[in-house]
Amino acid sequence: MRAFLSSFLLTFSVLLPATGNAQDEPGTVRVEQPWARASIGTARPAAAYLTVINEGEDPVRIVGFETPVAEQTEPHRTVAENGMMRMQAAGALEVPAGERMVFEPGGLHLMLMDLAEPLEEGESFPLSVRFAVDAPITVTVPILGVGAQGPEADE
Ligand SMILES: [Cu+2]
Repeated sequence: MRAFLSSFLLTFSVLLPATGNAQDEPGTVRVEQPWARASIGTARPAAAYLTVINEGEDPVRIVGFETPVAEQTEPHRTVAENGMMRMQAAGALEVPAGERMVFEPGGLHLMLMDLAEPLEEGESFPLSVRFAVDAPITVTVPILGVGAQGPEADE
């Protein structure tokens, strides 16, 4: 398992440009309030949440998410259909100029598939958001409790 994880870490570091993140162009795109829920082992996917803020004058398109703790990170949307809640792929994600996109329980969320190890409450992991034009942004995602509703609610 350890060798498994380190191969992910290696892949992950190669994906990040050496020059860092969007701090090179301050104030256009920001990623805030990342958090995740502790997972129940590794058999089921985990969920992570964050807010992408676009303070620029052009729309910002999100093209992907990556983290070394999961083989695949997929944006999903929770939708109500005939009174039943179900999830579907979120499709194209574009944050209009001056607006924010909030990932939160019951709505848009990130599904972390094929976890390399369980997400333990109190720990954290890196997650990168890739954009069509802007440089990727990597944030540290704190792992809250299994039933947490958000960073504030957990404190
Ligand atoms: Cu989902």
